[in-house]
Amino acid sequence: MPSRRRDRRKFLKNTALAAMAMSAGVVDSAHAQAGDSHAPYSKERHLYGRRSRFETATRYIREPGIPLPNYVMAGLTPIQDSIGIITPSGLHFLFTHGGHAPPDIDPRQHRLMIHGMVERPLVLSLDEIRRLPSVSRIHVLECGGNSGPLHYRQALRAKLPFTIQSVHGDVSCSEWTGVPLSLLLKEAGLKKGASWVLAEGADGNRHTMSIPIEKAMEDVLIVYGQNGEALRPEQGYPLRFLVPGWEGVINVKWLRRIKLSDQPFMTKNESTSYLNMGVDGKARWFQFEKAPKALITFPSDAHRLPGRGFYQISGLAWSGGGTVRRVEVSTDGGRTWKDAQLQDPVLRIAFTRFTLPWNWQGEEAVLQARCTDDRGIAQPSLAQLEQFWGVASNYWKTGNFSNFNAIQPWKVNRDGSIVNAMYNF
Ligand SMILES: Nc1nc2c(c(=O)[nH]1)N[C@H]1C(S)=C(S)[C@@H](COP(=O)(O)O)O[C@H]1N2
Ligand SMILES: [Mo]
Repeated sequence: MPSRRRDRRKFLKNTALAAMAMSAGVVDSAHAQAGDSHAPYSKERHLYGRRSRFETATRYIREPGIPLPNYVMAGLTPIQDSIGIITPSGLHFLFTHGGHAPPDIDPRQHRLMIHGMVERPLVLSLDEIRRLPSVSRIHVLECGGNSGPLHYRQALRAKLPFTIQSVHGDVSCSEWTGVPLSLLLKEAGLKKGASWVLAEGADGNRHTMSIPIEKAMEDVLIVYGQNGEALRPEQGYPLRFLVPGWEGVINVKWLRRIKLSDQPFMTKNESTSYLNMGVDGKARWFQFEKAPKALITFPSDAHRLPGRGFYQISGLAWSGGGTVRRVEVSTDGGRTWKDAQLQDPVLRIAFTRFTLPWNWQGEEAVLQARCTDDRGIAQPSLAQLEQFWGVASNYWKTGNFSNFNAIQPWKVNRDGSIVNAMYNF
């Protein structure tokens, strides 16, 4: 036997990979039996590609009324099945106030108006916007409510299990293409004192939000492209506001109007919701930025470990204010931590994939990850978060909370099943 092959045999025998190689043979023959290669040729089928029929990951749609009020349309990303850092457009989470389907907008009829405290008000067509110098950026988008205790309570109330997807699925990452808002504002000419920007959507709910001019001039995009094609209707076709690293609600979809002012507009979504209460009972308005977060996506409560041996712990980390610098992983409930490996590319305000090899010997284990960004801001434990906000530990059973980023523990049981160990609800 050639020595190379002998070496390979030895390697396979000595590792858990031997078991995987054997099951790969089983899969090969299953493919042959499925006989797909004999399926009749169909041109239509290939005009716009579909994934393999063996792939089944879908969004989790929150049924109207349960567990969210029926004025919200919500679909959550199957983050437990994520691969790499890009969310396929068809699996991007969606969150729409008003509960309506995406408006059916003809891009030839659509206009973007820029007015208020500007020298030259503008009304632009899609064609005019597409003619301008464009940029493409990979950015994460996360709802303010993602991972928060409200998600747990809603699931409990509806007697639904809380899962990684229903608790943490309000986050996705895409390549977005469009024009910098700063370019349009320079074109319109800011009047002295213009310090706030209002963005308005064309949906029935007329979603409106305001942001300070500094952010608008820094990195906000007017987006028409997502992952190499036009925005999906759920994501705001034909035009949306993309405010990198700031909570989802500000990223106005179906964008039709931008107005400049010398003060915030105090719209419904920025004055009556998406706020946090401190222990003093006062509401915190305008908390824009998403804090650093790391989430182990495999293994998590959607999975079951089939047996002892080698596993690659894998997850996603991001920060709304910068680049992920470090992710640490603990497999013993936080007693010891190891640095995870960060996979390239590591981009600003984008999903960053991290991995750590792990040998599971069948013991009970608690897996968790924590993220530190390039400003040195680290993800807190639940106890640290409580201390920061001055709330008692039973606060989460009733309180509302935006931009929740406490470390998420997954408990691995001896039988390989995994449960969410965040709270003792
Ligand atoms: N026009 C409009 N824009 C909107 C919303 C909306 O209801 N209408 N929902 C906001 C909220 S709460 C979130 S979290 C993000 C979600 O973006 P997505 O649906 O593309 O994931 O869109 C924001 N932009
Ligand atoms: Mo949101």
